Amino acid sequence: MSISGKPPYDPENIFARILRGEIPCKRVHEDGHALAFHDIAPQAPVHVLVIPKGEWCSAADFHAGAEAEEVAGFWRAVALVARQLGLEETGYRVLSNMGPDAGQEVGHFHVHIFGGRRLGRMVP
Ligand code: DGP
Repeated sequence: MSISGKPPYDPENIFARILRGEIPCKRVHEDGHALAFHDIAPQAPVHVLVIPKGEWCSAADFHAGAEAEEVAGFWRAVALVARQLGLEETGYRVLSNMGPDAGQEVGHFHVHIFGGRRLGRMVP
């Protein structure tokens, strides 16, 4: 944790490198606030990741520190992507792993969008 309370952000994390165009991705959507791309190891017929453009480590970090416009823009992008992928009618799941106990692997805040089949009930 830094002196400001914001956890240190590693600018070499994989999603930062994807944002900078150093690593390719299968892009679904991009706007001023967010980038969405297909997960490299899909867990459902549709499995897309949405990431904010700012340097935020996790859901906690993002929601505590980002400007309201950035937070709203990000969540609008999530809804837009789900609609664009044709998931709105059948439904979908949005999930974010926060920290080690939840198995967060990449230290840049992201949400998973899962859909394309009937999803099982969420259990820990
Ligand atoms: P999490 O466990 O919530 O941090 O999820 C990280 C996800 O990121 C995991 O589902 C796999 C995905 N992922 C890891 N590396 C890459 C990559 O280089 N490209 C893409 N598209 N996805 C990646």
